[in-house]
Amino acid sequence: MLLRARATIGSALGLVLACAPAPESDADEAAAPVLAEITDLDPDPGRLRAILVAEPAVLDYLPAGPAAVWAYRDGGDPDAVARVPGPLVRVARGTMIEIELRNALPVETTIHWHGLRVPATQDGTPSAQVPVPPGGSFTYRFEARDAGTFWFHPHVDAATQIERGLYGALVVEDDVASAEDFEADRVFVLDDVKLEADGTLSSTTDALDLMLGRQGNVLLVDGVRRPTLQAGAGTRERWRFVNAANGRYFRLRLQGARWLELASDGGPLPAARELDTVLLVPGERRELAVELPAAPDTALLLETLHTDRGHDVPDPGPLPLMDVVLQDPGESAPPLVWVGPDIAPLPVPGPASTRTLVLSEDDEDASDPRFYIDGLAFPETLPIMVPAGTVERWRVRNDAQMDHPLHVHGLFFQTLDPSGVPDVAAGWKDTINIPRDASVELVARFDNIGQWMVHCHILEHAERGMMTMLHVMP
Ligand SMILES: [Cu+2]
Repeated sequence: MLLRARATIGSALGLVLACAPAPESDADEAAAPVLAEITDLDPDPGRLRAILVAEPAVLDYLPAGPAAVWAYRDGGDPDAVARVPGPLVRVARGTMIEIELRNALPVETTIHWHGLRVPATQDGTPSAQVPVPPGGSFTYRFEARDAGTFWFHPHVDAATQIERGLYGALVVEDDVASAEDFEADRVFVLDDVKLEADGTLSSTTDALDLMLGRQGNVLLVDGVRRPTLQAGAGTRERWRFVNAANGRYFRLRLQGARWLELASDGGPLPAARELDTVLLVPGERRELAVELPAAPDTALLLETLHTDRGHDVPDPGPLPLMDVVLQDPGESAPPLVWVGPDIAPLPVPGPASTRTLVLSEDDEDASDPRFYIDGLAFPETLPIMVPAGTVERWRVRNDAQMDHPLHVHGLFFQTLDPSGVPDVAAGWKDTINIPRDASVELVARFDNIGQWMVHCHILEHAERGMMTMLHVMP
């Protein structure tokens, strides 16, 4: 079985405790999986028709025993099994997508297409549709308007359903670079799961999980614990990262390699940017060019570093994510030429017409923390009403004692630098970290008519109040 982690059973395994770091002494030897692409049932190259079945499944995250998960299966392939992540949806820009969700779960569900500018009726939130009951189905139809790395997941009881394994990646290809520029183009969906020592998913949600967003004790790359990736020494690869965790912030590093950021949430950057580490908050995506050293028979380690996101979150680091073993030299690529789209800065309204959103929390009762937008918990929050076509400047102020990753549905925004100028070099965003005791300003054109959600992407926070509605009015 592809997802079976072939690990040496170490005595340290007995020490897997809730919220303790995973044992590191028994690194998996599992090869990094290649995500299977979903079966396209439409022969027309401009269209994709596919079936996603959401169903219970059994996966071996730990050698100690199997975990009962919920996962997506490619319903167009009779031989497919449900996997975490689900099948990869990969299309050219402009493709008309039609995906039928079949719900074989014991609970109702939906699919939200995170980051994609779909029609509001196709956004998969409770404001967009009646959730699909067990045994039911719903067909989503939308155009892949924007290039980028996106992902899909339920928007019903998301803290539970995503944690159990319901997520997958969706790539819309750009034409900034060509396939020849990269030895490989890989998608890495990052997650953490909270496992018991016997390998089962923990059924315990403690006060810490509610407060911080559930941080698992086992880190996963494409559903596998510490896989090994074989790559050509001296080659350049393209890596697309998605953070699908409920609450964990990943700060990625690959010492010994050179990293160039190519794209953010909303697609290609105007110019590639060299960086040492990449912060990926829940829901966020980044694409990198990875230039591997020309040193065959060496190994690099992809790791996540400590991130202080407040409240003394137990987030030790560095923690290993994936071993990268360099093989014989591959074809060394000429220097990357990356001329991305010109991103015009949006006109920035003056401070007087700035809309302020205030994030806050109430942790007086540690067993029942509440999270607010403008002092109210969803669904009591007041909807944000914006006439279609309007450009608004938002100041999102975080009065809480921890960072919150804010996600806005249905559009991309530009963040403003401290002088109030759009930071177009950072590209288009739909998910952004709002540091504690600080404000982040952004500007967006609200041209996608309908009812949308705005929420913290720490899923326990969204479910416990930090969510509101956005009405883009015709
Ligand atoms: Cu939050």
